[in-house]
Amino acid sequence: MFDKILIANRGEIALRVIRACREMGIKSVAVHSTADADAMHVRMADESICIGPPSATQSYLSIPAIISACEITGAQAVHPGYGFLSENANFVQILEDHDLTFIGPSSDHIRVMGDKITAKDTMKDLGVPCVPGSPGGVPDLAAAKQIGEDFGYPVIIKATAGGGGKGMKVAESAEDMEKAFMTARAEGKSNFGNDEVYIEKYLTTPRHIEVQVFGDGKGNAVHLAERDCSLQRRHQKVFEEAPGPCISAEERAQIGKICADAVAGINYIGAGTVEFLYEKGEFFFIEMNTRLQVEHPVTESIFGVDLVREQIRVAAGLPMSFTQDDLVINGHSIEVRINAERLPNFAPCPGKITQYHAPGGLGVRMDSALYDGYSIPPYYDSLIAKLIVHGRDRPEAMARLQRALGELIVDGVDTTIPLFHALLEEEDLHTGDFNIHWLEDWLDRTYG
Ligand code: MV4
Repeated sequence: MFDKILIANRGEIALRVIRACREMGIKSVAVHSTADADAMHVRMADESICIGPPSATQSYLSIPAIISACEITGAQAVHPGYGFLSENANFVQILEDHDLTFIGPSSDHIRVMGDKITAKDTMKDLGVPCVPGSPGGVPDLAAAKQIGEDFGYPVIIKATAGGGGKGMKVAESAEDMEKAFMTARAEGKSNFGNDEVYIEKYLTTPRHIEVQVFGDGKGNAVHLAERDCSLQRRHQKVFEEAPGPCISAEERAQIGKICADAVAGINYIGAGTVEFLYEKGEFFFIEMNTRLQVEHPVTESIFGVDLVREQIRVAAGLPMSFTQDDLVINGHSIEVRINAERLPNFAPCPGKITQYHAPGGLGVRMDSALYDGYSIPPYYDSLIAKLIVHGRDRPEAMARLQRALGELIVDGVDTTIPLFHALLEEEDLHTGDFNIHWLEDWLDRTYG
C-alpha cells in the first residue's frame, strides 16, 4: 500500500480523498494555488505545497508543478479527483514515466474514452447498446446528409472531442444539416482542436441514466447500479439520485451486467461511469467517463461502500473489497449541488462566507470545504457543497432532503439553495416524472 498520496485537486473532493487516506493510514499531501492558501484542503491534509498562481492553468492543471510536488514531498501516487487533470491521458502517461501511480484508469483507457467515436466503437464491440448513427466519423456534408436520410431526422451532430454540450448541434431536417454540420465541426476545432464529428439519431425526451462501474485491472469488474442525473441546466447537473426512480430491478441487473462485462473485457481499473440516454424502456450508450464523478456519494450511500478507498486499493494492486453479490441496494439517495451562484441567471457569486451551518442527523451527509469566514475565490468552479441524503425509500429521502435544506445556512454569498426549496414544491420531482429537458423548461416557466 502507498505510504503517501498527493491530491491534485481542491475543494470538497480534495477533502473526500484526504478522509479516505486518513482512514487507510496513508499520509496525504495537498497542493494549492496562492489563492487557496487558506483553503480547507490545505488545513486538513498532513502536508501541503504551493504549486502556482491562482489561474488553474498555472497551478491545478500544471503537469510540471504536480510532478515536482510529488518529487519534493515523496508522494508515490496521485489522486486527481474530478475535473482538472482527472481525464488527461498525457498526464497519466507522464506520471507512469516518473514511476508515480495514477489513482485511476490507464492512459490508454482515458484516451479511448476521451474520443467519443473510439469510445462508442469500443463499447459497441463489447456488446453495449448504442444510439443508432454513423459508423465512426462523418467526413463531409454529403455523407452527413446521407446519414440524415438513412436514420431519419431529427439527428444530432457531435464533435468527437466534445464535452459540456460544446460541439453538439441538432438538425431537424435536411435543410438544417449544412449549418448544424459546419457549426459542430467549427466548435470541435476551436474548443478541442479536433474537427471530427459523428452523427446520431436525436432522442427527443430521454432521461440521463449513468451506470457506475468498477474494475480491478485484472479482468474483474462489478457494477454499482445507476444514477439518474436528468435534472441539468446547460449540461451542469443539479440534482442526482440513486437508484434511478424509473429503472426496474430487471433492467438494472441487465444493463449493469452489460456494463460490468464490457469494462472487465478491457481490464479496466478503478471507477468509471457508463452514460446512457434512456427512452421508452431502452438504454442507449453515449459516453464513458473515466473518473470518480461529483455525484459518486449517492452510489456510496445506497451500497455502503467507499469508492475512493476502493480506487486506492486497486491502484496499489490489491483486489476489490467486494464482489457483485456483496453489492445490495439499501434504500434511496439524493444529492443536490449547492453552487455559489445568483439566481435566476446562475451568475457565479464568489465572496466571504459570513455564516455557515451544515445540516446533520440520520441519513445526512454534507461534502463541503466551506467554513465560517472562508472567502470563495473567483478563479474556480462554483460548487461549494454537496448535500447528500439517504432514506429507506425515495419519499423518505425527499423528506429528509427538505428537512436538511431547512437546517443549512450559507450566508455572505448567493447560492442555489433557494432553487432546491422551490424545486421540492414540484409534484414532478416527487413522482420522478422528468427528463433531460424538465429543469430548463421549469426555469423558463418560473423565472421567464
Ligand atoms: C444526445 C441527446 C439526444 N440524442 N444524443 C448532451 C451532452 C452529451 N453528454 C450528450 N448530450 C445529449 N446527447 C442523442 N443522440 C441529448 C443530449 C442532451 C443531454 C443529455 C444528457 C443530459 C442533459 C442533456 C441536455 C441536452 C441534450
